[in-house]
Amino acid sequence: MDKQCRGKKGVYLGIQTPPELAKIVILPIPFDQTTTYQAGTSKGPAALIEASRNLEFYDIETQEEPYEKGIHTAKPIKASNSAQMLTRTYETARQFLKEGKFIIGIGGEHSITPALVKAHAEFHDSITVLQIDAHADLIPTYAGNPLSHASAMARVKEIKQVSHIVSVGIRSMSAEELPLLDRPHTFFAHDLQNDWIDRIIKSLGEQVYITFDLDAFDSSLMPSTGTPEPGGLFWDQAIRLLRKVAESKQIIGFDVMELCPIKGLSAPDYLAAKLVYKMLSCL
Ligand SMILES: [Mn+2]
Repeated sequence: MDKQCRGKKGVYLGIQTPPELAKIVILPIPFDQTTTYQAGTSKGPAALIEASRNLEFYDIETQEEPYEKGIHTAKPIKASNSAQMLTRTYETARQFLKEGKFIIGIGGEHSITPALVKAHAEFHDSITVLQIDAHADLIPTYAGNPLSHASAMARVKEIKQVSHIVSVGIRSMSAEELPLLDRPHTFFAHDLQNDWIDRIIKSLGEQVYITFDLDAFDSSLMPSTGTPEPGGLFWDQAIRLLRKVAESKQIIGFDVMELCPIKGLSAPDYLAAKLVYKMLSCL
């Protein structure tokens, strides 16, 4: 593909495949309402998309050009409050899934993930959610709000087709969350050693929805997130994990949440864009 074709602003990689020809749909969800520390995740999708225009199409590991799968960037979902955003995200995702698309949601707050999981769950009897995140996000209601980003996984747990959540990279939580943790399926950041990937694979069911909160990455690599945390994953670890999951399970959907761009610092935006492209190379 000639780089001159990549002029299109506002679409992933700068190239837009018509929806009827695309297998992949990038769904921007610019939402930021319940953030507690640094606000700005509503600017995440646009920053990821802008950075993606600088990606190379060729993926060295797979020796493929994953853009050939046909990628359509949908219009960003707009809403004025959490409940409306969840409903619109759910309905939009459901429609694309009906059309047989593979959706990659890009956020935006992690509080949106339950809507994406709910839409995917309707097409399956049983799914596992692989949550890659610094935080457990299991607080039943945070500051009186059940739709808070800190409650994202509490809401996901309530979806009936979700057999369990496998949480990876957790390293910041409150004592009250401890009894809420599914311990056999929780992989704390400090435990990601030796055969950690195999142990994660064993704990997954056959059909897996992956939600990737960018704060799972070490804060040196990913400062551009609402709550950056030291002691997190590095790039090669994350890509090895995704690749292994793709090889051994059926990945039914993917989201990359919580990009909170810092003006003048483009590397984290580029990382997020490349994470999406690496995921595409795995499918
Ligand atoms: Mn999270």
